[in-house]
Amino acid sequence: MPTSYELIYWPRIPGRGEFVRLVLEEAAAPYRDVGQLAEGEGGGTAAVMAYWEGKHEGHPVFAPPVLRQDEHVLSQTAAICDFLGARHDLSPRDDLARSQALALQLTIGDLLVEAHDTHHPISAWLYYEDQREEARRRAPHFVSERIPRYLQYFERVLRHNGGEVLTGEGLSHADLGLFQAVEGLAYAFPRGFAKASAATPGVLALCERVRERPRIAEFLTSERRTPFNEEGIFRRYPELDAG
Ligand SMILES: N[C@@H](CCC(=O)N[C@@H](CS)C(=O)NCC(=O)O)C(=O)O
Repeated sequence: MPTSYELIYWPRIPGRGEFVRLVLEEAAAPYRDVGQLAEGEGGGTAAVMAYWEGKHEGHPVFAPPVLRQDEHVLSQTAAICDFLGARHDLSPRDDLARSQALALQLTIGDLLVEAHDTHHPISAWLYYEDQREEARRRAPHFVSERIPRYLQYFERVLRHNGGEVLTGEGLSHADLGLFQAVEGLAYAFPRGFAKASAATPGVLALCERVRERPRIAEFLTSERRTPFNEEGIFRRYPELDAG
């Protein structure tokens, strides 16, 4: 019998790891959150770093998050969500709809890159303080053009599928991913998000339905939830929240 999953992701930042966590939590799948464990228990930054440096056993990965089950190793957030979704009834069964859910998760991944670029437009390896000027030029376009464009796209997808879920007939990992992306936008860009989301009531309603699902509601108030902060993808820098 396979052992429980291991999620390998950097401690203390929600980042892309939280997208995988939400799927595991909604699936009620047992998992060991390796980055959150103490180093003495084989966890923490050192354990995650071993994957990043390619020192782990099994299939090589480029970057966390990583999902492991015994000797099976998988990276890339969207691929992990698709894999878990198919296993735990959080992907549509129909082939086309399953691929659409994956495509939506990849689109969310695109949004994450752009959100990260607002505070790190030059390099992820430099401090924010070293690229503040460029960030002040980069962020307004994201806030005024890209947040509305992404939200309106998801609104259209939702409407096209009947208004309840993004694709297929039941909740999928794509709906969970949209919830986390919307939470991040609302945290990092409260002004810009409020303005843009006024035109996307369907997306807001979907996110509320996700928040109220019993397993998600329990997770969100648990210690397993990693709050947004100024070290992750979605950072609240008020000077960047101007469209
Ligand atoms: N496309 C990848 C991106 C992975 C990624 O950028 N991971 C970040 C943390 S959120 C990281 O650890 N990057 C280190 C690196 O790129 O070397 C995914 O969606 O999983």
